[in-house]
Amino acid sequence: MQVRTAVPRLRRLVDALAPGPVLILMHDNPDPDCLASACGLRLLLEKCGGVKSTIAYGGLIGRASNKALIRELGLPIRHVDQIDFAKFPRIATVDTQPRGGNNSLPHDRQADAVVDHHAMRKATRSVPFTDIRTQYGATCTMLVEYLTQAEIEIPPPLATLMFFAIRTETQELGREASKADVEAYMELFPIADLELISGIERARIPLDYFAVWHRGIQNGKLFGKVAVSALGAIENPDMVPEIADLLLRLEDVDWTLVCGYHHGNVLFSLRTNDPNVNAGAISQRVVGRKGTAGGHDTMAGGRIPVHLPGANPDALQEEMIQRLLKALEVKAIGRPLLPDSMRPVTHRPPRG
Ligand SMILES: [Mn+2]
Repeated sequence: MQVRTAVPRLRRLVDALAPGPVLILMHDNPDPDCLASACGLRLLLEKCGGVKSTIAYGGLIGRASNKALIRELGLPIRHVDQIDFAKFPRIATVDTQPRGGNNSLPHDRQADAVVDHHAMRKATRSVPFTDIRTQYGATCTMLVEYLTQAEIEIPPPLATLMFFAIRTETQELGREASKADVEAYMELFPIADLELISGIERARIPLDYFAVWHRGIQNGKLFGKVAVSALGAIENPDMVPEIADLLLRLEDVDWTLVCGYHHGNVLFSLRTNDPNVNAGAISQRVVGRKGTAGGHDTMAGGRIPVHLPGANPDALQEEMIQRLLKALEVKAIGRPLLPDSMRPVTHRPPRG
């Protein structure tokens, strides 16, 4: 396959995946960074090597804004349930890595290429092509660079998606954004449809969102500067990071851990404002040997499967919280997030 590029790394990437067809596998419950990276890689492969690819995800897409993004931009993504992996001789993972616990790569398959900004995992070392840049705020920034280096014009819908991805992943460049993320953001800015983004950011949300927000606050506890909340069973796994981000905005809080269970896993998200501690490393201690976890300096997450013998999801949520407090050496006694004086007055049933 003739690859139309003079950039060595790009040529190696396309060579690792040609002639295709390629399955571009995102993580389970994909976020905008993952979606944008996958769509960027798809265009890159098509334009550079004429390689056809299909984008797939596991889990579900829960956030109202992500659903709106996929609908408005008509993103060509498919669920792994509809994918016959045998039809794809090559697999690339973006924003996730083999055996990372957060994707649906079959156990008997290995990836041929990994493009990611999370720390390299052991299983990734045997992947023929890897491009892992942990200093980048968004994986999508790497794809913007590839496309620019290959002199491929980024069409407005993809630019809009990529712009939104860098924006949300780095919280408008305020969280773990590198110089490269800023440059990619600036490059996309004039091409992106800002009006569409504004509409997506303010997408209408279903009532059950409010119910889970409510539960997250009601169940919240404070241990000094650490806020935790166990959501219990949830239908929408994206609520876990959502509530973790929400609680981190509370005054005087430096760490948040939010957990909940969904489809056989207890999931958690960890967030911090503390620049001196690595949330990714702490997240490993939250799951211990029972599950998988990983992340960046200020944000991380993971899961523990509940089908292990004797596993109880409520107990696992509590265990995660206790492990976090131990890892952070927190001695404070827990108290409800909302003091009694702030709790809504509940209706008392009539006596007798
Ligand atoms: Mn990412």
